[in-house]
Amino acid sequence: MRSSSQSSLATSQQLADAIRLRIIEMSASPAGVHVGGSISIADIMGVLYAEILRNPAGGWSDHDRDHFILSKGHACSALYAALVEIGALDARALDSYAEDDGILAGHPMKGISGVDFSTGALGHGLPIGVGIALGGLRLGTRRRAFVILGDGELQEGSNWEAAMAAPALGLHNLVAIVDRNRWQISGATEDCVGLEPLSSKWSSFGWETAVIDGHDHAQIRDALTAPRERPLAVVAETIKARGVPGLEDTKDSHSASLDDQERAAALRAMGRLTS
Ligand SMILES: Cc1ncc(C[n+]2csc(CCOP(=O)(O)OP(=O)(O)O)c2C)c(N)n1
Repeated sequence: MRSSSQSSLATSQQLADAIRLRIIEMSASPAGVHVGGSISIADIMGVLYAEILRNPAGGWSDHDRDHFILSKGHACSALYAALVEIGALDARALDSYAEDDGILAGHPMKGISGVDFSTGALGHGLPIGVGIALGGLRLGTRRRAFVILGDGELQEGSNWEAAMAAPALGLHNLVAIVDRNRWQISGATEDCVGLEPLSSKWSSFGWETAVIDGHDHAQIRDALTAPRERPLAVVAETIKARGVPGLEDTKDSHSASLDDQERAAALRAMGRLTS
């Protein structure tokens, strides 16, 4: 399936809808797409890229810009979609997603416009975010770092080293957003290694915290724009593969290749197909 042509978008809701559409289009790939965990962050990505991030694909010469790190790199279809929508990436690149001759791999690779660090090996995004935020403060810039983590990803111990370091280093310019969809690859997070009480874990490490509905744009916006003096951890309650028939809130949504009928059903459920 060819990807829709690039569009210029204004609101976070339009952007989130466009991201969802592109995720479903990309799921035609025989390599499969991490549909569930990409859809679960679509609204967060919509707000981030429409309203919050300053010059996110601005390269390294702009020291005052924001950096976004998709630590749960398997959800790269949501990132690629956002980068297309803001004009950082050519929409045609999506057509060869995960193919040998394409530029977009199944995880984000440094070198793609708007991707500052390669991710996919879980547990590295937050430590990188600490370094970026610390560098920003030491340079005396307005730089901020925003990191999206999976909840299952929090089982990686490196996250908790970073979580300890950030408040100690005074990183008020660092935001961790946990995609709390309650699933990981092997099952429900609470059946694997339970995370609760998750918000108080972060606050006990010295972070400011917010627990929000990760599909409610006003709540996402309010959490990300509230004045803060310490690093912020946002626990975003989300639904894996939200709105995708047969996959919503299931373990099987983790990675999928959707056939024509399944994609049509998903687009219909999203109101993007009427017949
Ligand atoms: C270090 C590392 N170990 C294992 C994996 C394989 N892996 C890919 S996705 C995933 C599950 C992650 O769960 P979660 O962070 O909750 O992601 P989500 O459910 O939101 O997609 C795992 C274990 C990996 N990418 N990196």
